[in-house]
Amino acid sequence: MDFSERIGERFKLMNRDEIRAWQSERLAITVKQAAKSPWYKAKFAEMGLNPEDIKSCDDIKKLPLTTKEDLRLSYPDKMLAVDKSEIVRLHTSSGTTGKPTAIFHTAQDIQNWAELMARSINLSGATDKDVLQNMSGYGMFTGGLGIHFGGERLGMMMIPAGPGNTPRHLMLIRDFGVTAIHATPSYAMHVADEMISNGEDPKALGLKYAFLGAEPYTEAMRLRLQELYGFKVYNSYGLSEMNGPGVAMECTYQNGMHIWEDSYIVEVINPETLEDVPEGEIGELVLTPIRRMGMPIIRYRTRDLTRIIPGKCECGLEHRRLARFVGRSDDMLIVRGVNIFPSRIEQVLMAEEWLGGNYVLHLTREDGKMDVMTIRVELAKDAMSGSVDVLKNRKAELGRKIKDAAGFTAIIELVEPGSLPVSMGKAKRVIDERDIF
Ligand code: DLL
Repeated sequence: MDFSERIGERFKLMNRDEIRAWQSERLAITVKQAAKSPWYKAKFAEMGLNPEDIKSCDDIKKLPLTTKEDLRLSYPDKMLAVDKSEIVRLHTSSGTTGKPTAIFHTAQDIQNWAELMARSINLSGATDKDVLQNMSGYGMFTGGLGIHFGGERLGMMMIPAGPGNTPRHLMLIRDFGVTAIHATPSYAMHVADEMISNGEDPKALGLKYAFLGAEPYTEAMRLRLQELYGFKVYNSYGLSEMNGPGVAMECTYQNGMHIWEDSYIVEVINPETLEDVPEGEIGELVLTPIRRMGMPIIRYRTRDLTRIIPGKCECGLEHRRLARFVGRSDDMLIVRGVNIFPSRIEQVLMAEEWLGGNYVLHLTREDGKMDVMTIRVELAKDAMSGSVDVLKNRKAELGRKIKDAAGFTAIIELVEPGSLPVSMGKAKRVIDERDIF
């Protein structure tokens, strides 16, 4: 297979007209395929929808939305659209509450996914000459195998290191000429913090590329990581229901993530009215995969909030760009009547050089009435050596900045570097104990 085939160049370089024609063709095929699954067969019958009536993208609004709850109800295999013998892989979501969601892939689905992922990695300029260490968890989590197969498809040497064990990561990076890493941003920050605590400089690792995703993070966090390591950070987005990573990735302009519209039809809707928001406005991302045959999902409500960045990217690609996610609709906190995403707080914290990279927002309810947010944040290593007065002043100043950003006063607790819990995968930034009162 030559390089252009490995990265699906013909799809990558499509212009808007080609994308649209292809999407219409694939949507019609996808809907017919979905109708073979017990779930959509029943759903379409109930709605009186004939799959043959879906002829182009203009018909997409005739189709039902699919929610996470639908996936749970269809568990384990009611959305399966092929004979089980054609399935080569199963992934499930992390499923912290109740049954997970199960996603099946045919051999062709897996190949298409690897191609999308290879294409995504290559957008940064990384090639088959690069060595990629994958710090994502292997197993059911798609950040492991998803990235892995993509890197191999690109022809890179893949190191399936998995999360945890920082000394081993560092040894592998140094001994095997690693040029790129894939991790969650919180884990990449943890590795840097740990190196700095040991008197080491992350820049000395010589890494060039970091593909970071699987959890929301701010531009301030990206800048800080780039500064610490000297690499470029590429925001990487995906979700298990849509295969996993490889749905959208930033190019070298680092200005929004190109979403692969040859593989996903994108809608951004108002979560209340379910109508499209005007292009450029924030709404819930709804995705329809159009190259997946084993288990097509129609108009999946991701619950992720973002917007399409209007206009063409300077890199010339015509696949549209998603802005950095503000969070999930279910991540939004209401503190003393104020709506706030944790990312708003992160933005303030990460701009302060004297603070470390790890923090937790703890919510409680005082006397059963008043919401209290305690921000526990680690100090940077050097911040401990100055005078107590300087620290006190900085803390007071930080309190004012948080109040400006959040609209309410929070309690700030400065803690020692390395003292907050570290997650090997997605960081748990919010502990909400308000319900127990
Ligand atoms: O997190 C897939 C993935 C792996 C993406 C590795 C990127 C890198 P899930 O475990 O199903 O799959 O979680 C998907 O994570 O709906 C978002 O809420 C969140 N998420 C993923 N990437 C980003 C990102 C993987 N770049 C859920 N920014 C999604 C913000 C993200 N949130």
